[in-house]
Amino acid sequence: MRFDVLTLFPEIFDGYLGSSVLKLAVQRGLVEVHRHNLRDWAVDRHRSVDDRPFGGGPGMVLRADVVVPCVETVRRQTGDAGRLVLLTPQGRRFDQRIAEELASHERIVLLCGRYEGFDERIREILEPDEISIGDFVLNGGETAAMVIIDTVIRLVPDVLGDDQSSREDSFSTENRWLECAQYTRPRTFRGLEVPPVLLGGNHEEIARWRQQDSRTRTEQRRADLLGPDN
Ligand code: 6GU
Repeated sequence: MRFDVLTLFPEIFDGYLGSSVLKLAVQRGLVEVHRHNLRDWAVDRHRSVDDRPFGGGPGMVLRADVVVPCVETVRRQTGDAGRLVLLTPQGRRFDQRIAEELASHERIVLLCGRYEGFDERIREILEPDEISIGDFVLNGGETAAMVIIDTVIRLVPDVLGDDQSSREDSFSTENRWLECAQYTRPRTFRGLEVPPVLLGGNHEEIARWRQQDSRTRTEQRRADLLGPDN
């Protein structure tokens, strides 16, 4: 699976690209992440990528004559133009179902904005899939792009080891419950004990306890995840 990230700040991704799961997935050839600096598509001698809004007001607006040619050129670099995602608080709200949908694509092009927004003609011409990661405002789409990449690569076959399949992650179509409580050594810490059932070795009983714990936690923390029939 290939991601192309279009941004004014490609260096923001350095740390994330070099870390754990993603780094390994790239090394193993399962995932590619290509970064493109929007500034390389600037058309004037000042290399400007944004300008003041017509009609006045605060902030700066990303220029269509910079962003549109950049997106078009990048999409034509391979035979698959890919799914174009524009990161904006105005988009549909990202969740595990949307991650599953994105994971079905071989290529995803992520367009990150900064400043106050995008010239509206960028939307009109490119008709991107607009995605938000929640009802709050970030300084730019870069951290949202990392959230999306991080969520989607878990769903790419072989990226996780077999012992940590994402198929039954919470929020997935196969599991609407939160994960149960987990414990590891030591068996006693500051007077707190591990539930005895987990130490007893009865796998059926352990499975029952975990299912019950998942259900109770979900009811207490996220009753909205359980339909009215639960
Ligand atoms: Cl995708 N971008 C920005 N700038 N703010 C956001 C967001 C995206 N999602 C939530 N807030």
